[in-house]
Amino acid sequence: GNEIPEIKEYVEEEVKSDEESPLKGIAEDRNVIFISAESIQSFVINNKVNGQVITPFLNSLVNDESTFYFENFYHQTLQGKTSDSEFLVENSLYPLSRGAVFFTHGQNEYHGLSEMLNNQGYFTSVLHANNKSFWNRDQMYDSLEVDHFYGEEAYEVTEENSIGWGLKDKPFFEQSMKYLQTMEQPFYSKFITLTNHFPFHLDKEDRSIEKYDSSSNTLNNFFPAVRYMDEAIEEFFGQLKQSGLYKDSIIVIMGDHYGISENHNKAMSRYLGKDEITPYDHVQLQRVPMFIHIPGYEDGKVISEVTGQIDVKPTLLHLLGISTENDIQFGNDMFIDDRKGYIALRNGDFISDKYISTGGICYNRKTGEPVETDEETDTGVQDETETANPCTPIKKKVEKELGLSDSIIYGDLFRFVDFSNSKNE
Ligand code: GP9
Ligand code: MN
Repeated sequence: GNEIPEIKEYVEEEVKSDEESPLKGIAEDRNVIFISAESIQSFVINNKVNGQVITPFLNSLVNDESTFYFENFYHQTLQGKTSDSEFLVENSLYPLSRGAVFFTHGQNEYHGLSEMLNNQGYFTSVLHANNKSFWNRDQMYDSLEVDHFYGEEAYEVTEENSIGWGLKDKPFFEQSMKYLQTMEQPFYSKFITLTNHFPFHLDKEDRSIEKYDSSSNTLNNFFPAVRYMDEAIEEFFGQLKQSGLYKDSIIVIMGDHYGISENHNKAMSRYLGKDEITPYDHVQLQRVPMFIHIPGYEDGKVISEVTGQIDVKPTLLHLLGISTENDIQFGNDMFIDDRKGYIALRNGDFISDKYISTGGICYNRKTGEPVETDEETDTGVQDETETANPCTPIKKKVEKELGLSDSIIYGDLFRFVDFSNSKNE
């Protein structure tokens, strides 16, 4: 546990800010309905395929006065896919560079969102119509102090209402309503969708838009499957309104990770009308949609700042009026200006306001052009070339930060931290 002081100091100096969220407490005592939207990427938002709008409902939310939409929000997952995104959201720690932390460190001590909300009197649950041992969720949710997991056995799954991985999203939300309506409030409920999962199979009657026509069946199938999820979420909003839960809740919709891998770059470049998908483009394709919808609030807008899944925990806690003063986290509130200034991807790439670093090359974030690093005009003074590359200082922080997060997990270091003297606990 002797690394804890160093980690705390780093987090205080390099990550956290004294700036208070302008929205602090705006959703105090409200329910949190968190939708983890499977495999959706930001490029489908406000976009078309075959001349047809892909996500009409989500597009309407982008412009909704009660919604904040984060258009430069990145997933930060690796091999643990959905479970990595859950890990990031719950803990504001990074998942691991190999394997799934849900499996490898499912029995660690954590101080996650569920636990913190529990301490505030929230009932916390996850709803997901899949086997509870997939991604070791049953064990990890115990460690995260999730009160209840409504898994596959909580749903009526038949041949008619399922496809691919299991229960379709529309009956999933519909069947979930009885649980939500009888739940003790306030609650934090995470819904994990399933239909828009690779290979994106869909029954014909569920297909409202045509498939794309390219060399990649995966990409072709993706669009109608995304539309199905868009419709499922729209129906869910309707059910929430009907039940009366809507106005007492905030609704978060977040993409968990990419759906279209780089194996489909050729088809993707055709769809996007580009000659090729460059390493820069590849990083930009790691953006996933992030919506925070606050019924009754009227000042929502599109936020262009660079943000990511690591930021979700402090952002949500502050909206609910809960202090993170004593927490150890690597993300920032997405509503403040004084943030650390970059989003680290798990492979060491990063996105800052000005730059995107990938594969050791520093790109201008706005233009996508590699940044000149003045190597030929090197004065010969040691470190001069190094400092001429504007990505280098950020890269160092990224490496430091990923390493510290790893050491928390590998050493199970939260066993040695007393979080209990926080103001709210
Ligand atoms: C499985 C679902 C999908 O329960 O969360 O997992 P993924 O393959 O996307 O990580
Ligand atoms: Mn997933």
